[in-house]
Amino acid sequence: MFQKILIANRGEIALRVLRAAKELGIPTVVVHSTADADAMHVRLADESVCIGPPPSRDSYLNIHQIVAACEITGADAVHPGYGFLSENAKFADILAAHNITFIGPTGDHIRVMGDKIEAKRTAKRLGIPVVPGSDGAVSDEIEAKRIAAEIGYPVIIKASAGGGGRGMKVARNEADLQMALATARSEAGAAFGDDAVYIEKYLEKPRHIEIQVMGDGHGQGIHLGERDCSLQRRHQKVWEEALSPALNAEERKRIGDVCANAVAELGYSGAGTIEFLYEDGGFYFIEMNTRLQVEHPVTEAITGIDLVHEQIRVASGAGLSVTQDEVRFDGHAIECRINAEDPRTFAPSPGTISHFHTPGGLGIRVDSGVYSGYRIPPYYDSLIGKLIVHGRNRVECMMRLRRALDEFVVDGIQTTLPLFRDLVGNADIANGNYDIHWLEKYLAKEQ
Ligand code: MV4
Repeated sequence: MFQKILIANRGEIALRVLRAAKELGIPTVVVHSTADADAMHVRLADESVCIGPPPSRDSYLNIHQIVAACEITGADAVHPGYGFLSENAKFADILAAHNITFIGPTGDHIRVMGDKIEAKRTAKRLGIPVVPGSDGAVSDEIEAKRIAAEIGYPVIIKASAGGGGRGMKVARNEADLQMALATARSEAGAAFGDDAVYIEKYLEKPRHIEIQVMGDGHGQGIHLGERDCSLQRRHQKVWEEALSPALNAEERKRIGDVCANAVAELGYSGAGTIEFLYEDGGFYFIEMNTRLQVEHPVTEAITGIDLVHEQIRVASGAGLSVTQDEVRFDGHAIECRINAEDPRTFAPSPGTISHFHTPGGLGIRVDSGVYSGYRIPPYYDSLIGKLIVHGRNRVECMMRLRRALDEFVVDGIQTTLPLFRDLVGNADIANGNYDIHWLEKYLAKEQ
């Protein structure tokens, strides 16, 4: 097992990883910027190292400072959390070259999945169903028109270096295609320094359903069911739940087994998420995330498996603690992302939290790094906590969620809590009747 784990992150995820390391009896060191000197992760860690000024690029993204912090403190493993350097293949390679374990997949696995064309080609080879479209990059308009005519309009042009909704253009007919292709290509070149684009059939009303997977790096792979993350605004997830209200047990097993087998065949190591669009009973691969995700607690709630324990075990060579047969799905879980934002405009609302009171009771989990009197720095993303609620079924989970939202107090700043109090009383949400466009339409009506 590791001597000491360095946590290269901040906020609630730094605490989440700290807790797992403590349970495993592994000393921790955190790095932080000058803006985070009084953050909870710094207080709770065994050691801390200030690695730079507030801007992320000078601190949480500064690879040399983080490697130096490992050498100064004797950390032999790094957990990257999510965001920041968690999907940076070069970081994983540099750590490996310094004999420090990156708690995550290999640099090569990160690289393959970071290139969306390569990711889709790999998914297809592994038997994962993909969206009909070009077999790789499209070179010119003639080729784009030929493929669009084959798969039928509408189509979507995506940047190979994009992902998470960046660099996409929809074309509803051949007249649109020329402009969509040119715009997507030039935006991709400017934003990512790579103008490779590909084309897909545009799905009109899908759900976003993702499968949680874990691999041991030696040919064992398991899946831990799905999360439904269809409720998003501007490609930011707002509400996630497991299991999906849209799937039955047979569909779950079928897509889950495909994903587990793919991870095994890849020799993938650690936690990953295989993202799909789901429409009319069909699954269509879009991307794979090679990190722990913000919404991992809903999977932990329904499986009882600590995903960070598993990540640390696998990275240390101890393998997974569970086999697929031992994974059971128990009840239902919902996560609400509490952001320091105006609940209508979603404008960031940094400032001092005058009073912070979290709900409790059976089935309630709050992951947060903030406290009464904490000043939220303006430099980082606005997630200040997550409310995760578990019940024996979706109805019980929703009852508990409504009650927990009533108890939650965050004074001094604006948060997204009022939005969740509205959503929990909405009939479509109560019925699980929503797709990826539902929330944006709801918010447009509310204004
Ligand atoms: C799509 C799509 C429809 N058809 N691909 C957006 C994020 C990126 N990961 C993929 N995205 C989409 N890809 C095809 N072929 C619609 C979206 C999309 C979306 C997907 C998931 C969650 C929210 C979304 C909001 C708008 C568009």
